[in-house]
Amino acid sequence: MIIRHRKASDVRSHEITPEGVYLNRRQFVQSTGLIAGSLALGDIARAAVLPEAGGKFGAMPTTHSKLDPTDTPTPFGDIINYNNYYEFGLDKTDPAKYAPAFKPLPWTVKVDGLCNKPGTLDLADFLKPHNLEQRIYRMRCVEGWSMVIPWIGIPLADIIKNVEPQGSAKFVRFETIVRKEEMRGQRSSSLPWPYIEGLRMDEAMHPLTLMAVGLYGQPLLGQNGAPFRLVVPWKYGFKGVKSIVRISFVESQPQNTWKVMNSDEYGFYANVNPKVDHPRWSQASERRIGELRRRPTLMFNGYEEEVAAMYEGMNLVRLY
Ligand SMILES: Nc1nc2c(c(=O)[nH]1)N[C@H]1C(S)=C(S)[C@@H](COP(=O)(O)O)O[C@H]1N2
Ligand SMILES: [Mo]
Repeated sequence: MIIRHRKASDVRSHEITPEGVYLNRRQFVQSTGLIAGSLALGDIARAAVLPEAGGKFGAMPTTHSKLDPTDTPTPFGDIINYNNYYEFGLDKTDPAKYAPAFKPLPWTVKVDGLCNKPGTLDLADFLKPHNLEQRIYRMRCVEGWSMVIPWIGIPLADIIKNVEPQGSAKFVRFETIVRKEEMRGQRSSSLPWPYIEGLRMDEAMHPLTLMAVGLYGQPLLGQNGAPFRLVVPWKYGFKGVKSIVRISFVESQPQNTWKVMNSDEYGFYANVNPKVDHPRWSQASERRIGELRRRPTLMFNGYEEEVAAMYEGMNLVRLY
């Protein structure tokens, strides 16, 4: 069993990035058991340049919505024009302005570390319509704003199971691409590049955890993390690392970027928690983009029933 529940006292602060042993791509694709489907990468590439949402992925099941009647999906225009993505600049409007310079395709993801079947994942090979689901999730940024986003993606657990993590793999580490020519924000040292995030293995395997490739029926635009990004709806937005090129199974808690930058303000867990304030502001309420009123923030962003058991016995004030 690969899911281990760690006590808070077990969590170490340094990081080990083990060396990977790479199989060739064909072996990896076979090992994942994914079969050829009809959605060619060309379709994704074509859809990606369309300016409007248009259902380009075709029909697919919608699962795990768990929304309240007031959780109306945030307008597409807001989702693609109000972003945090420091690779393209610090302002919320910078990603929409500068991400068009980023050409995500073709795209491969290195999967390495403590697993039996490491390899290189080619998005063109594993993005098949029959794998994809729509998940309409509430998303909460640590800064106090929120959105409701109809993501398209596949559960991270599906990818993880296929590469057979070893018992010693306690965390999953995610790494963003570094491409200074196309990501102008990386020419400044606003953050140490690449952007790094991590999840504990049970969080990574949780059925709510999604690897997103699209939203509102169309492929992700650059500003939302094209072509492959993490979505963890019960955590603050900064856990949702964009444009991922490497997924590693590691023994120790990864040094995630915002915690490295300022560990007094940003932790590893980053679970949405209205009772634990950010040192500089309250987290008790939020403003949904497109609304004027503030609404109360929900424990675990409203996903408490599904995820609270993973944190039983943990001090959520200390492990923020
Ligand atoms: N690589 C990378 N991923 C990132 C960020 C970033 O600066 N770089 N910002 C994070 C933050 S703070 C938030 S709130 C979400 C925003 O995702 P969205 O713009 O798709 O809504 O992306 C997260 N992922
Ligand atoms: Mo954020």
